[in-house]
Amino acid sequence: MTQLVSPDLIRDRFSKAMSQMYQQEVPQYRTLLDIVKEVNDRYLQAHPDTFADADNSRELNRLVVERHGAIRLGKAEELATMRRLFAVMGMYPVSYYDLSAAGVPVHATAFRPIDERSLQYNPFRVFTSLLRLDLIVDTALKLKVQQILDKRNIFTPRALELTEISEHQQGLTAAQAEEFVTEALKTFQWHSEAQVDMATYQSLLDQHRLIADVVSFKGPHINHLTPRTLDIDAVQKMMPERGIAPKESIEGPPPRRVPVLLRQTSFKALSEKIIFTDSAEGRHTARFGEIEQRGLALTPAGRELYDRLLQQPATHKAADSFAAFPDNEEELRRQKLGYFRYRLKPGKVLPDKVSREELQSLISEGIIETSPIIYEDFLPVSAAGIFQSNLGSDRGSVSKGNPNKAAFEEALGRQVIDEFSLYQQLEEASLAGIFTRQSERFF
Ligand code: OOG
Ligand code: NI
Repeated sequence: MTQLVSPDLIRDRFSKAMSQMYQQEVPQYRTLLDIVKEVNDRYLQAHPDTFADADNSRELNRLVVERHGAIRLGKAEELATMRRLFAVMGMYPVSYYDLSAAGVPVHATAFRPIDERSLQYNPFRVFTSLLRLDLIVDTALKLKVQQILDKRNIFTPRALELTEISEHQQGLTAAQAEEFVTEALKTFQWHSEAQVDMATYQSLLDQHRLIADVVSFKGPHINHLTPRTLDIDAVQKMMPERGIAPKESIEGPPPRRVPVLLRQTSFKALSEKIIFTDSAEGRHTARFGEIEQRGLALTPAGRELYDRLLQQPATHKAADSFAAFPDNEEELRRQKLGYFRYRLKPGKVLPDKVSREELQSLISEGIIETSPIIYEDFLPVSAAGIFQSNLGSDRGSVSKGNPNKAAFEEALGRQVIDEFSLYQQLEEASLAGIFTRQSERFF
């Protein structure tokens, strides 16, 4: 039998190789990594109990390796193949994001690991969007876009071969994995040679900047990589001091004692020289940097409250409108607004014959402790804000469109996984871990 390596290992290698590549291609990203490291170190010194003891070293490692990226695909076949490629690395499509309501003609999912150990090992995620041709109004241009994309092949033959091998073998050997990382990475590289002439680029740009970005190039260049910080306000403040211009405001909820969901900010995309097929030269802006702070994953009830507060008129200051959202862990947990992990406090044992009904008193007595389950996904409103701050919302006319999850899943070749069910499972597993051991002692 051939010895196969874990998909977690392949994902870890891949995300590190991607980060190396992006540091070389976009030097500001390297500066951003430095700032985030400094801020995180300082935060951990000031808050030494950020992570539970049992998990401390794994969580610290997770924080150092953690980042997400984003790509934009042009056609169904690319998305379906991308799904198979990510599966080799233990990444599965979670959630459906519709950005058409915000005037961005794409819908998306995020490929990411889904089980607890894999997330802890390396939670690398890729926000992957698919262009919606149905939202292009100009029929002549739509046809042209289709013709260009039909001819495009974004994967190397060897990456496809290795993906197939992995599917048949149910994994890759160490040597195959190494080759896979090199070959798969090529799809995410930047190409300064466009695959269209200047006039075509211009007509795509006039329709929507995003369409030009997706269609004009040989591949779906990674357009940002995002490290995770424990204090996004501090990073936002430091960016200008290090010569990076951040977008004006942080997306997501205002600063709170208990961070929830996701707060993000970015720096503006670079203007990069490109060469068209007719040898004309031009410039394209696509690649940027972003940071994020992650907090408590919300239940459907919590998310509903969050979305309602977010929609309040702009006359409200964000901090005021969020006053209605509890800002303490115990309150959030009791009101079932967020997901929590439960465990026995170190050194404690469950009293005899105790059941789950007594959870609350076990917590009050200090026998069981709780900690927030971290949100691993994205927010469509923030994503639209990030898209727009980098593409410019001034340009282009596409119709506003409705979500079309069915069409997305058809292109993907499977259904997306429901994010809430994943958090629910994590919470359940932590409870089962406490109370099953208990019942095993009796039966
Ligand atoms: C993706 C934007 C979404 C995020 O963090 O919300 C995203 C893109 O610009 O292609 O990465
Ligand atoms: Ni992002």
